[in-house]
Amino acid sequence: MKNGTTPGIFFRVSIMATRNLSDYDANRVPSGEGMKFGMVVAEWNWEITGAMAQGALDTLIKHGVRKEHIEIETVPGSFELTMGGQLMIETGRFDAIILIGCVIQGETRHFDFICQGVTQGAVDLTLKYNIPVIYGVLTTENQQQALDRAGGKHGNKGDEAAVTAIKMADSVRRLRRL
Ligand code: DLZ
Repeated sequence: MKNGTTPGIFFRVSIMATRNLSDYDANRVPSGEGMKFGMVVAEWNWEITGAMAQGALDTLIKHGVRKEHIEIETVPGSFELTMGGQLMIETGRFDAIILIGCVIQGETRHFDFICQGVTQGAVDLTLKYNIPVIYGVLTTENQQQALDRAGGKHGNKGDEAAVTAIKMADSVRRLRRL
């Protein structure tokens, strides 16, 4: 059986759904060799999103994805991630799309509307096009919480988004072969 003792697709996919995914077991991540990924990164809160994007990039490469198989586009803010993702999907070049953004709560309800828009947008895209759209969007109360999750004490959610992207791309490939 592929991947040692794990008995099947559904069990294998559920393995990672635990706590802080930055502590993942690298040996359980499928090889990313031959896979192609698109990444859309919001410029808003760049200190955070840039660090997450770098983490995602490094993690994809660490797991065998070739640098030339990763394309990165930036958009102004998280609200635009859906549109960026859609344009990338429509090229037909990718196994999965990673959206990277960071929305920090302010004094108005803007936060809620942006979070709602990008979250529903990601769901809509993934179901409309049947391609994994990975939600690497932080939604925090303040900047420190975001920094903690962009290479700080809670890991880097960009790394986790990359691992999720590889796992989902692998699942899609295997399920389509069944
Ligand atoms: C306007 C805005 C605000 C207030 N806050 C954020 C944020 O915390 N994170 C983020 O990614 N984008 C923010 N934006 C910009 C919106 O995402 C969007 O770019 C604008 O509303 C224009 O559509």
